[in-house]
Amino acid sequence: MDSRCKFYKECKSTPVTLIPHSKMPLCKRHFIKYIEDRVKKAIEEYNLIDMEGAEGGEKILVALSGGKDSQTLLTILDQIIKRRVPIEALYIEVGITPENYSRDSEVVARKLCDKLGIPFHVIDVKQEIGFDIDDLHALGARLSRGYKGKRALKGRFRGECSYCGLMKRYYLNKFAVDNHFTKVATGHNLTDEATTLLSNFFNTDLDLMARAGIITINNADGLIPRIKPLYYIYEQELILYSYFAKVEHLSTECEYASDSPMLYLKKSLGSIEQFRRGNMMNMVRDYQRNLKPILVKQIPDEKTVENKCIKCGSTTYLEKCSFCKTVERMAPQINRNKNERPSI
Ligand code: Q46
Ligand code: ZN
Ligand code: ZN
Repeated sequence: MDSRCKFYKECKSTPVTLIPHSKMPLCKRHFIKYIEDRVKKAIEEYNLIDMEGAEGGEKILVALSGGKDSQTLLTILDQIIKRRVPIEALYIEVGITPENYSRDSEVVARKLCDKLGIPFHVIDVKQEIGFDIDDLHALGARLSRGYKGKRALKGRFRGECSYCGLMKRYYLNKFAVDNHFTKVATGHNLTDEATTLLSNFFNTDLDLMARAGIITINNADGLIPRIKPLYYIYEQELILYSYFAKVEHLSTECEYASDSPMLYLKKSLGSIEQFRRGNMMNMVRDYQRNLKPILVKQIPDEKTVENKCIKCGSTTYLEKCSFCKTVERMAPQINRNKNERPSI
């Protein structure tokens, strides 16, 4: 590593790290500044948050999970925005008890909000719908036994993460609508985005590819735009930022994450990065700047968004939203006697 920080000529400090895509050596203070500058640049370039209030009254809801990404996101946003735009945080309690995952996550998330003076809200999924991710996990295990092995589950039980993601997306949007937020900010980073892009490419899911990106805007009433201010920051950089800037977060992994096929894709991208420096950055940046506009133009959005779900009233493409349909399908199975053979 170079013996001197290269942030600007005058800095004589010893570098602590190399930036992954450029290999620029930086000292601790300038590494923190460089990451914050890149987040600020992304916010300005894509107009993620109107900080001057020209369009009138932005109000940002941050999806806070207690993990390094969202805790870092909230810390950096607080630093960049400096009270010019109101920020609040929502923690969604999805009920994961192994390793006290959910309980500890909420504690660190709440602590950060207290420290920054940011309003902290909680939605408890079990209180809302009567079951949570632990219950779904137990159902998955029963189905696995009932159908003699996981292979038979294909298409019947979609995996904990799929239900967890659906719940989080649903309640984030609902809370944002009910409380008049203008944007929902999530902690997705460059490594997540490159992995999702690769997965969608392998599945040739052009529809999903067209809808991804740093900002998701849907012109329908009742669907709040989602923004990803950490879109151009590698996961590795977020780990370092949270360490150097002392961002408290939960480092325990969710027990249900272990089987996700996305982890294999992420590892593969990490290996490619070793011999193609900046591969993920180039992939995601070129997608956002060049490929996404083409896909958006070529793939007409056939879905109409004027419908309101007949059950919950949220905006949906269908008669009933996918969240309500999922709850209706899963709830009876979860409540059924545990010895009975499941039948979804
Ligand atoms: S919490 Fe939920 Fe994650 Fe656990 S069940 Fe999967 S999605 S891994 S970020
Ligand atoms: Zn420096
Ligand atoms: Zn609904």
